[in-house]
Amino acid sequence: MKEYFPNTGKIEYSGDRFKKGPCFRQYNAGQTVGGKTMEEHLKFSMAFWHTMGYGGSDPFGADTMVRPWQNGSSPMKIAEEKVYAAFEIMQKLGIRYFCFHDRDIAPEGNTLAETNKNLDSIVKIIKKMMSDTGIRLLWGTANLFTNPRFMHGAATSCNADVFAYAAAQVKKAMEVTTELGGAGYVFWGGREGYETLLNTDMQLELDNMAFFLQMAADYAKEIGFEGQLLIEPKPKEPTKHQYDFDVASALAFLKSYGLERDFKFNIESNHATLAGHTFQHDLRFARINEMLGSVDANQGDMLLGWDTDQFPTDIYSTTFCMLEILEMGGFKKGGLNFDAKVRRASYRPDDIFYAHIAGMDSFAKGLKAAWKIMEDGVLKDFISKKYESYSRGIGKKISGKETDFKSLEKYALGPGTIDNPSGRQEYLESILNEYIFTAE
Ligand code: XUL
Ligand code: CO
Repeated sequence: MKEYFPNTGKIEYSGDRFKKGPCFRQYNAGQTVGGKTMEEHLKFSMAFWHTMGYGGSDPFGADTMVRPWQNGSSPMKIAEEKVYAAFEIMQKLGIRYFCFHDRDIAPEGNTLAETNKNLDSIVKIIKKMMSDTGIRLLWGTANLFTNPRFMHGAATSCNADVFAYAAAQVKKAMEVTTELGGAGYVFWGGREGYETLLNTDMQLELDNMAFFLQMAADYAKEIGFEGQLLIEPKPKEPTKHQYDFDVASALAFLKSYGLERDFKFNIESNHATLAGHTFQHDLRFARINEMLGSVDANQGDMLLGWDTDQFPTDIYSTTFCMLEILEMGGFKKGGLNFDAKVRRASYRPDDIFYAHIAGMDSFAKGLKAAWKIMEDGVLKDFISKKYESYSRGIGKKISGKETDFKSLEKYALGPGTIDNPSGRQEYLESILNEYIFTAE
């Protein structure tokens, strides 16, 4: 088989932290952390759209990426070569999962039937590569945003023909995901939102989106899909206001339509920060509601207001993320999908490897720090002490819901004085630093 990256070998862990070139300095797949290997904890996944599809263009300039599969003789030939190159990348990095949109892996034809045929022939090749390598599908999804037909949205389009087309596309994408044994299926509301309420029937759009998701959940059962259905919130971009704004509002939407049992969340760091939250906030909100399914691992730029999809290198963020994952007992059907792209000027083929290494090392360090924090119970102990007033006296009555306004007023009017504990944020931040510095 043709080798697409002959100058890059298998990426190995190096005990030497200052070794130059492509190697892991923190991620040691087989090293155990709390009884599980790093590979089992982290479940890294490669995103087909960015790694195989991003050409480097931006609103001001053309593609920059040099990609060894781009000279194929036809769109289908290129699609085939992309699969082989993708599996080479994953094997060399030791990444065991991948994710794709239907249109990332095969080009559209002139009709939906032709498009489905293209998809089927590439899926066949992917299936063979999966069985040859043991690499698995983390999740599949449908691209309901690139083609101009989706200008008004897909499930929220004003045009019923587009709604029907989107349903047909998701039906097929779910079948393909099932055939490839996907652990999940993602719904990111690509253009499910609006630019202005002057031309928008919000009630109709939300009702239609809920019905669409209901049909998808029904169809998943019908075809025996055993994976997890996931909603991926994002507040803005491409539309000014996206309906699945953040975890809290998307959960409220699911609950008001009785859909919350069929879905969990795929939480993306850069989407959470665009919503004005920390990544940890959305992870926490999902976790405490038992809705945390999977993660799109990337990071944004705090100085920019759009989705920059950078590879995650912020160790604080990876540590907080892994704390939430560990607190929920690890991923069940989810993983860490690098929904991230190299910068436009990181255009050489080997930058793909450097970028993934940066992300994998950052999460490995975060995992090690998070495990130690959890094992030592430093945050947990502090927090339970901070709230200990609810374990005795009047607090116990409040947490047991055995009181009312009248009794609380009587208590407050009594002789006692209020003595608050300190939040000690700065102390905790310095402790956190030490865990990160020393995690091994
Ligand atoms: C877009 C985004 C998507 C989803 C899948 O911001 O994150 O790539 O992850 O459609
Ligand atoms: Co994403």
